[in-house]
Amino acid sequence: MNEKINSLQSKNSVLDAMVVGAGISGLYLLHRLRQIGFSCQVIEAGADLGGTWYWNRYPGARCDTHSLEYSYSFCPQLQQEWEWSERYPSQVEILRYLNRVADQFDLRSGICFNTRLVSADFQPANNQWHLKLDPDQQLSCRFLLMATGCLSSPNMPDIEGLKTFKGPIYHTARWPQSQVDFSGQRVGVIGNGSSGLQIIPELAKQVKQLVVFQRTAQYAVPSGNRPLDPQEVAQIKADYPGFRARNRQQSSGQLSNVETCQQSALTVSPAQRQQLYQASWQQGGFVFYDTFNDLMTNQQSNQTAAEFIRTKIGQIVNDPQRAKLLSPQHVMGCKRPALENGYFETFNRPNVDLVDISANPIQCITTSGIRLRRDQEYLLETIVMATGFDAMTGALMKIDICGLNGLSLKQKWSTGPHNYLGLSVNGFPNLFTITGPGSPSVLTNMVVAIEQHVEWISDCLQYMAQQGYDRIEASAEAEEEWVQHVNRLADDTLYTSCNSWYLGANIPGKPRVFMPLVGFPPYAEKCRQVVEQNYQGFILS
Ligand code: N01
Repeated sequence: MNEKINSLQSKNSVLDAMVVGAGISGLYLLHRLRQIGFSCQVIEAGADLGGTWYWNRYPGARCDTHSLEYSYSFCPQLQQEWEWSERYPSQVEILRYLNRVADQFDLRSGICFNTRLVSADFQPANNQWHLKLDPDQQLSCRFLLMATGCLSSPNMPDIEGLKTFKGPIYHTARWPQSQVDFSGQRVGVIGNGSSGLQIIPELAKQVKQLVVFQRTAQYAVPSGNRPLDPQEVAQIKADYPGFRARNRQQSSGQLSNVETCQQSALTVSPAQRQQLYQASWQQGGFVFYDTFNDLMTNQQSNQTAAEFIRTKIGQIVNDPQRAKLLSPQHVMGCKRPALENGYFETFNRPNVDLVDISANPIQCITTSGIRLRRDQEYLLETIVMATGFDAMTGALMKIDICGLNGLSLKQKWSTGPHNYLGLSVNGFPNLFTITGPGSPSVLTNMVVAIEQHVEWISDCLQYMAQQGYDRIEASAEAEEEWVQHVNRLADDTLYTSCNSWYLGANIPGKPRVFMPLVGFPPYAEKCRQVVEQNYQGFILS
């Protein structure tokens, strides 16, 4: 029995808002909703707060957005007082920061940990959501706010024999709370996306032998992580609001300190192009992927950047055959590109093997290792799955959410996510998704996207309270137009040209639809205009 929920429920027989998830979104929602006088409860499946940064605590876990940008902007005092130590914040530091935020705003008192939302049924008679939780409990709320995260539902591939393996199998997104000692072991890693790229160099330093099972080589550029320069920090803090405002003007909601390039890769001479790529490479970070303004829209331009990275890999990795295997061939950026800290160098170590499972796929996991289709077996003591997530919709689809006329969200989204602004779904009144599909979300600095959504939603709820409305829902027409708009923007890019989690292509059976929206500033402007025009595209009653 969850006493915290009970006491809240008895004080207010129906909660104004239930927030699902105590990550960056859920924490800020709780703070904002309390400010506007809403009774609000957060439930969180984990044993503590932090969302992504609670679960993904594998060695090397680090954000690839700059520290001074990957933080809340809503509290001037907080952003002045908090001191980040490095250019990119480690998981440990982000978690420390979120705990400080929770303490400063007394947020823990509003969170029930170890509690999951199992199902939510909308009751049109009283415009309430009826919720069933695990551990077993039922309650009602007026608004249901899904702060469940875009990359929170781990993808554990259904490999034959998974359960028979004698040693431990760890997923990067469900990493144990206590430190794992890998010393002296033979360890296998499956997957080399952003998580794999971070954990592989760290494991290589600890283990006796590391075997990396690679299906697709990955584009990555050096992160250029370093301790923050106090002068640089002071300069940003001297005009933090201006800095934040410039972030919000960037398509990706970040890197305002970098001048966005205004030219095509094809308008400069090959020598100039190399020079500019080299300068970005040396600077480190995502600026490389913005060296020219058409890398994600023109295949020929894209190829020039891809070739530059492949050449660098060839220069870093000593064994030419390995270098070739580590050199990606797909369109750069159609799978989310990564930053790396010594990833390619790791393959010069004598204790690291690289296995190409695109040529010879994994057949099964045995009691003592991984067997490939063409007969080879690798003996292992531990397996690490860095196999990613059922992105954007995975966490929502695990919950039985039932809207009007018995329609479930699973049915509604069976051919891909349909919603308006990535915020609201027709047929599901008083339900909001924070950084849902159809919003800039994962193509943006997540904190910028989260703050914009939380503020939009809380302003909307306040407006409804002031105007006496108790129900809001996206109209079917607005939703249809929005879905087309999201697709149109994606079709103008190279994002859809390979299999990626952006498209749901990493999950067997998932509809292939590009889920995030390209471009933060026009999106934020659209959300502002919707409000200005009395919540255009929404039905309020
Ligand atoms: O997951 P991924 P991730 N057999 O999906 C492979 C964010 N993030 O956790 O490409 C064999 O990118 C799969 O191979 P393939 C960031 O947005 C950020 O690494 O499908 N292999 C791929 O290599 C990121 O993009 C940070 O052929 C299998 C890997 O597993 C997102 O999270 C850090 C397989 C999965 O890569 C996801 O990153 C970490 C199978 N059955 C994450 N199934 C930072 O901020 C999958 N793979 C730095």
